[in-house]
Amino acid sequence: MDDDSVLTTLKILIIGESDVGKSSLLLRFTDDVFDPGLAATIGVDFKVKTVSVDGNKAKLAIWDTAGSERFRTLTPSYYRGAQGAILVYDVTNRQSFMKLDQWLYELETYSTRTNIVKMLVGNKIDKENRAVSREEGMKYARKHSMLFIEASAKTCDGVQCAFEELVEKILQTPGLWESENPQGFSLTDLGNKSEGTCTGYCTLI
Ligand SMILES: Nc1nc2c(ncn2[C@@H]2O[C@H](COP(=O)(O)OP(=O)(O)OP(=O)(O)O)[C@@H](O)[C@H]2O)c(=O)[nH]1
Ligand SMILES: [Mg+2]
Repeated sequence: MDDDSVLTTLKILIIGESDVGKSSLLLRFTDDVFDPGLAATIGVDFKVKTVSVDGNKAKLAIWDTAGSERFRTLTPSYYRGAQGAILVYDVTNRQSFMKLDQWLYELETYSTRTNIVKMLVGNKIDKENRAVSREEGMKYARKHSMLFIEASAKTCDGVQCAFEELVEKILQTPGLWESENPQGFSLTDLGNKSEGTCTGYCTLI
């Protein structure tokens, strides 16, 4: 994709407990691949992808961190300057849902922007042993002013939508991002839409 036409570069974080599927969601989004034997992340991983949302191109720098305490390093720099955060839990693992409070607390502690946009993702909906209902997830997201979607990195369900809705909301938030090309840019159709591109699935709050 032509770099000149990119409106802005956004820093997006993925956080949540170990094994919920953070790296799998990222791999599905950037490479359209699922690896059932993916190893736990050590420290921080990083991927870049350019997306087009409402005709506007944004370059995403996506930071994926280890959920496991013993592999976590450099926490403050991980959060610094991020415009968006994806909080992930596993719908078949209630404990991963209960721990969301702690992840939100960490996000609030280290985030350098007060209006950071948050997307809650309930992952692994392809599995049968569900332990957290869609309603519970939605209620939690609403309580904490987050976008919400259920997804599966395995089947691809909801993955694209999770990232695109987040980017759309960031671009709609004044002062959260800056244009890389202030003379030449135009916002296509932003602000005219009341609903996301994935209407009926993502919940815009
Ligand atoms: N069935 C199913 N399995 C998944 C899904 N997403 C991830 N997994 C599996 O769950 C395990 C953990 O996935 P990871 O993506 O490594 O989890 P993580 O959150 O990055 O874990 P840490 O790096 O330790 O924080 C792997 O075996 C994945 O293959 C999904 O949507 N469905
Ligand atoms: Mg990982």
